[in-house]
Amino acid sequence: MAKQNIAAEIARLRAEIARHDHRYYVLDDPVLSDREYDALMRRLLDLEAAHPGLVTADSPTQRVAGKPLPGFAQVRHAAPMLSLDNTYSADDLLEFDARVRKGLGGDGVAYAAELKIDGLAVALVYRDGRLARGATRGDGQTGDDVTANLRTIRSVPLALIDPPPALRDIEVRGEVYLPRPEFGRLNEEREEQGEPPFANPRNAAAGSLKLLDPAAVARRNLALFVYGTGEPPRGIAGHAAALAALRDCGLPVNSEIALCRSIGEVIERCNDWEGRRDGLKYETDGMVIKVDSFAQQRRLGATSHSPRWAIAYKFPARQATTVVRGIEFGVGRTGAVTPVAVLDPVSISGSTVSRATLHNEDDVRRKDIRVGDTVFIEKAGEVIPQVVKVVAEKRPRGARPFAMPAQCPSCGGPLVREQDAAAWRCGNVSCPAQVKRRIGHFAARGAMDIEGLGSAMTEALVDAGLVRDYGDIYALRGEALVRLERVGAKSAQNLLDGIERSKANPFWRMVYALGIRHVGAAAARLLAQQYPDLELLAAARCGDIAQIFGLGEAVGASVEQFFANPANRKVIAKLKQAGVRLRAERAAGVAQTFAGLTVVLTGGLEKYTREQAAELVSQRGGRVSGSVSARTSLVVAGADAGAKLAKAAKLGVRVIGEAEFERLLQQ
Ligand code: 3BA
Repeated sequence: MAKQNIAAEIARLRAEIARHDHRYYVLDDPVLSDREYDALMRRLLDLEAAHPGLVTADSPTQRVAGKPLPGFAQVRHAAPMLSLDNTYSADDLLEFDARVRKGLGGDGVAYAAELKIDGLAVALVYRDGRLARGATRGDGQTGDDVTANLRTIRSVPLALIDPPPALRDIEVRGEVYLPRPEFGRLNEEREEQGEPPFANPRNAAAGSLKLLDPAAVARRNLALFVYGTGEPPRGIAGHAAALAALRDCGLPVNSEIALCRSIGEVIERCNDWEGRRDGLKYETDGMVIKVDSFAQQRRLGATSHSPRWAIAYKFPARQATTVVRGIEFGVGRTGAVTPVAVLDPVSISGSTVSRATLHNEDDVRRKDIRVGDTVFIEKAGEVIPQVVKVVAEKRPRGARPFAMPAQCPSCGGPLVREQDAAAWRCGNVSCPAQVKRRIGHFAARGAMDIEGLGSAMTEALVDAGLVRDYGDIYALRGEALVRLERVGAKSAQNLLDGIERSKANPFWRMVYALGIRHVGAAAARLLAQQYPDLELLAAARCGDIAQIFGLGEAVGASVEQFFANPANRKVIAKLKQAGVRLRAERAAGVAQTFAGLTVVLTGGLEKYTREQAAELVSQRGGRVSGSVSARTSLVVAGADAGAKLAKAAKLGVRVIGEAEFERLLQQ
């Protein structure tokens, strides 16, 4: 292909991928299958790898391009980001309306009423239609430069779609948030690993956006809603029209905005949403009411800390007080034993709460929660209710301090607390509670997705002794199933069909389903990419895994430990025996030039970044490692290669330069 044609093809692919990202992440209305999308991305990655001079920052391949940062630079906002005054009642809203109308000398006023997203405020600067910089609100005057992190958010357009001249150079402001399902997943993972869960989606969003490694941020699946601009855009009269124009440029603007002709309409809408907010995919903590007209906004102005033309109406907190009747202990998939408070049932925003997670021993001690205590509990969205604090005045006399049990509540085995970990664990791999959780994880959606194997079925199978590990699932036969009291012929067949179908699942899902500690779905994908066969993964050393971009020591150690365990190897042998897919499908069309080779990249390459070169090697079946050892097959040495080159020479490992590397890639 001629150079010009390649540039045109690259531009076409980028526009098409951006269009699909927009449909998927902004409009929530995808038109391509994942596979078709991946094919576009692959083609673009290949072209860019072969023509690195054509890589630009707004390419969709460059969302996660940065290296971990030592810290964030400070950014001064062009116009300060003010705060919002809070109100809590219809009366407060009526007072706000009276102030506004007085300020406007009796002119009519229309209000825009929108949801208040519970996240972290940010400002994004677009220059000539391209994302140039992004920062957190900080103290309103200066914030952290989190550009690299914001770029990983897939609903953030790297380039605006056909912006009119007035919107080409613009600062937009909005809220970065964690969608509810992502929040739930993140906290589950944290609990499983004995880390303190985030108390609410806001903290989770803030904690995620302030991670220093963009690759880690990308895995959090943050999202953005835009709700305004730094300055009113030229030629647009009001807030609602401005948001509509921003939406037309591909920016993610929440669609639940209403233009209200009176404060009565505003109040009605606030009441309406208060009862409906639980159905949203994101957490809201209220509504924001804004005078729509920019001219009127200007006339009203601002105090030193907040505009007079806007106000937040806060929904009542989803809190209640109740009494702790007992403390029970749940056993997780990895044996972590978690205290759970059993509560006098109370109603919080329409649902009855009778249990609350207590996270771990340290947390219970810090809050000093005891049986008999009256406690504040809080429920944030789909999240398991939590105990916020104890009402000290109401503690009954003789209430005893909390203590962890010495034995596993399920199997009676001893509990141990590892150094530096908050969780106590039951070390018995056959502990029935653990087995049930592991089977639950194995069969869950996102993992092996076995239809018919829900919690009731799992319970029945484990209790009957038919399933002791997930290898046993594949040995289940119809006759044994129908003999179970709790299982009918139809659900037995449904289960067997589901089990059969699961054998052909993509390899990475299998890796995820194994339930290796610290290996979530994202890590499983990375592992499957580098080790496209379970045999290879089982032979991998901690140090090699830790070198994979996006993984680390914790993952490496736990993978090595998992496969070193003979019990796990036995289970895997059962899976193999049953014909479960234990290796990846090859990417079509790319020669597997590096199949079975462990490649180390060192020094600067002219045509590729380190990440691009690594991607090309792994597409071709190779494994990329960060350090030279006796197991290294090949070292690719670019300019200024140093210590690794010397080590390779010492160990007699083959070393090639960029030209030879290029030749291998073309094969
Ligand atoms: N609208 C938060 N501030 C908001 C521009 C004003 C404003 C918010 C808002 C001040 C939301 C304070 C921090 C800030 C941009 C200052 C919203 C939301 N409008 N819809 C009126 O959904 N959380 N927050 N952000 N400037």
